[in-house]
Amino acid sequence: MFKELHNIIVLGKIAPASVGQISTSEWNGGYYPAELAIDGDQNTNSGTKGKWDTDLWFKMKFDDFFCFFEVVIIQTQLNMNAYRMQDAKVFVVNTKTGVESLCGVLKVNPVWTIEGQTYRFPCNLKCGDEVKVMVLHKSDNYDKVATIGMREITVFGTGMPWILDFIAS
Ligand SMILES: [Ca+2]
Repeated sequence: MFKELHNIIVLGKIAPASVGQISTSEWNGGYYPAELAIDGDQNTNSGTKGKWDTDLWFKMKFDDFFCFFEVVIIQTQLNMNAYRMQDAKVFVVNTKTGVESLCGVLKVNPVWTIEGQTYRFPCNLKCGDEVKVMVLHKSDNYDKVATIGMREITVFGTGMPWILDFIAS
């Protein structure tokens, strides 16, 4: 049932309440926490540790339910190491119901520029309170170890409250 109509309609870029990732790379003396993927700076990046045969994840958690129309990822690596994120999946998750909606799968574009490594995933107004990136590289199927490394991840959507109250109830 609809509870009540609020006055505020959110439309556009939606900031997460928090972000997290399975592990944090300390490669070469650096440190690459999840927050560096949402700091608005394309020159800083998050990074998980590289792993084979492991479901790697990066999550954005929101303080309410939103319906997302696009997730934009700028990948860290501007070289062949971009393939560490080959086949990464982007999901919108409803943590109350456990339903995960796939927005898309990252297929590496072999153009080693920021523009070339910018990936857009249409989420078709799938609704939830979490956006999750996952990648799994089985050692017999991939040349590069899996890592989730992002200069930025940005999500766009809407928080039309009458829809969201309905979904959350
Ligand atoms: Ca950044």
